[in-house]
Amino acid sequence: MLDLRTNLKTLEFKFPVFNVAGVWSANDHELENILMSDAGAAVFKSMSLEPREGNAKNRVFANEMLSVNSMGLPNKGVDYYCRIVEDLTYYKKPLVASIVGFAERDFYHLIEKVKDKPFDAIEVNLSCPNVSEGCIFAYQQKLSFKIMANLRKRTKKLLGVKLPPYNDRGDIEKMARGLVSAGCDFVTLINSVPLGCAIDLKTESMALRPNMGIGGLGGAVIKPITLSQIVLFRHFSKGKLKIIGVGGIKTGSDIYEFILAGATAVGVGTALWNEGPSIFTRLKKELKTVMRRKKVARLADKIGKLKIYS
Ligand code: RRO
Repeated sequence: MLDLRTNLKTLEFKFPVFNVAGVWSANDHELENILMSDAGAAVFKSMSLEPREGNAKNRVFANEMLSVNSMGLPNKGVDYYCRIVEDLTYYKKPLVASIVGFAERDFYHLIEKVKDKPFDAIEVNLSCPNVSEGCIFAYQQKLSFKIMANLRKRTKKLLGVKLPPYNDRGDIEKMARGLVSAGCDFVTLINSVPLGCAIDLKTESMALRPNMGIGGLGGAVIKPITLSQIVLFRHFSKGKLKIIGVGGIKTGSDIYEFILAGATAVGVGTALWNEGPSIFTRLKKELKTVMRRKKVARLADKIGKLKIYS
């Protein structure tokens, strides 16, 4: 019997593979579809204080290799998600809130709304690439530490932060240390890579309409970036930050690689967009095949066991 369980501190995932915030997570119907599937948890769409329509369509483009999105944070507002979360506990799977603000104070209002609701963890989105009024807070390190430390004071729930990719090891070192000091439990690595685009050759136009067609890049093409961020965050936080790996998962072997690199759990975005929630059944089967081939009985034993030559 293969054991797929992993633990994010006090939270156990029976199968540590689920959706990313923003994909199949905008309303109760989508979240129920995730929870009824083989996914091990559900992550809600990033919720803002007020509901938002988001950007004009076409705002997402996806294929086997990549996705580009400029959704612009369409969501039903924090009060809606706080209402529906009660019913979703029925599925007895971990429920993760994702909160997003446009100014520092928004995060403090949001945490007051979600902290006593039955979310098992709170992911703070400091890395949305597509909103003109809000920058990527996580590129302002001191402000990010201040926000996370202040949120930490307001809740005992598992608290983490979703980060963008960094181009510099020094930035990752500072970020990892600062987030440990701020009391973060986990980091979700990585949000879509800012400033991607795709061209539709037939019409000779940008695939997306908003923001000059430029948005966040995801999918298989970003997997090598995600993996390096996981390895470096694990290294610089000395394993103190648990990691949810997001960006480029398409197969069971990808999941196994993310676990080796140091992820405790993984999120699926672009491939879920392409395939729908039945993807989790395929991924579970493929992951089990990899484990059998490698004679690994417990997935948790392989977290961070990647051989790295210095
Ligand atoms: O809604 C979006 O445009 C969006 C968000 Br909030 C995010 O965090 N990441 C992304 O790729 N798109």
